[in-house]
Amino acid sequence: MPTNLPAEAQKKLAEYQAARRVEDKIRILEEALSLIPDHKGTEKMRRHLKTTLAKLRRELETRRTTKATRQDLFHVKKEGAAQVTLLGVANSGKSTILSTLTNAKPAVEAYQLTTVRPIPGMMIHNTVELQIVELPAVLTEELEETGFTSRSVAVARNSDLIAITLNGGGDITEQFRRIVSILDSYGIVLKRKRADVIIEKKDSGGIRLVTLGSFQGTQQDVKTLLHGLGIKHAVVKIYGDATLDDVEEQAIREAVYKRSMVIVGRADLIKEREKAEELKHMVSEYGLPITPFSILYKDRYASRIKETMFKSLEIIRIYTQKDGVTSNKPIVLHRGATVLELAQAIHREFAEKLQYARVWGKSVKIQGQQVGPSHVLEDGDIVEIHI
Ligand SMILES: Nc1nc2c(ncn2[C@@H]2O[C@H](COP(=O)(O)OP(=O)(O)OP(=O)(O)O)[C@@H](O)[C@H]2O)c(=O)[nH]1
Ligand SMILES: [Mg+2]
Repeated sequence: MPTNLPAEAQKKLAEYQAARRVEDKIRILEEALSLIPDHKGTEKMRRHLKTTLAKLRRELETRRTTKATRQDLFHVKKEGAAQVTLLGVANSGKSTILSTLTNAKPAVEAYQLTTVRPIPGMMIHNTVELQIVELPAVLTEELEETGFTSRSVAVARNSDLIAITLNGGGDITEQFRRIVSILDSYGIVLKRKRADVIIEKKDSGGIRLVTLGSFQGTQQDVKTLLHGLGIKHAVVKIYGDATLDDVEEQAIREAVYKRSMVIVGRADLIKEREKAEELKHMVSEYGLPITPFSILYKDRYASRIKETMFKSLEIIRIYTQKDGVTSNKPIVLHRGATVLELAQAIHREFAEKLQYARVWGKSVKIQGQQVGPSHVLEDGDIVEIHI
């Protein structure tokens, strides 16, 4: 159950919601924490507040140490159908992997923190262009956060897939634990959730609830909870079987789910087989795929990594057909996309005039079948749109 907080603490949290400057947010959160009694019922709340506090402190620190010009170096323009970020431990072979997968030629050195700004490269797989970006390490070989951590995580947060890269020459299970916890502290969740809560804060209109699933609480419960946290106006969308606790968590830390996978770089250096098994088990608890990489068998591993990236991104390729001629360059969409979304991807006007489509491929029983705008397409389908 959500926490019953003392009135002063509730007041502080309301103040926090209204605060704009990071310095103010930190001060108010520290005050709020000191006002919340430490017991079982407040444990979850205190933990969330502490995580948020840690994140704010780091944000402040990076801002102080980073000049605006250096910040700009971290901006990477997205190219291709999707962007994948290599985020990981120093000296884990990220640059070596990047140069194996793409046309990029990053510096590879035996010392750590060679890469000091994001390096993009283009990879082509199944005729689809994917952008791979190596990020400066978020963890040193000694498992300390680096001066790049918050900026690298910010780029990863904005990417379509995070490839967590571990160093086979070190303690791989501990590296994984640390990276998951760093991402968590920045509000990035790797486990696909059974339920989802989205809170869109507004300027007026009170608290409105939209439920798509089996939410157990009432509008009043949500209202009371959010008012207690200082949120007066918001549209709250609840998908799946979310609980009031999930709403509370989302209201406090605004977490996002990110697709991710794990690469064990320098896999030839792994000494203990049991360690690798333990990591596999840990990673499977998150439902994530894991692939090794070693320069010794780089081509074999590279094709496995490409395949895994492609699968994890859940993208499909659709070939359009006009006057009996099929295009050889696919249109890339996400899994579950419909004929209407395909038309929208081609041209807005096209979507407005769309009447029906003929489809050849896995999504239809009869080849050349006529389907409507809401028909769900599959990878490799050939589609002829009729307007
Ligand atoms: N044994 C082994 N060494 C490798 C492998 N891949 C890279 N290395 C070596 O590991 C060191 C680091 O490789 P990089 O590719 O620069 O690693 P990185 O993760 O980009 O390193 P930073 O940018 O410094 O964080 C270099 O000395 C490489 O030669 C591998 O598969 N096996
Ligand atoms: Mg590097």
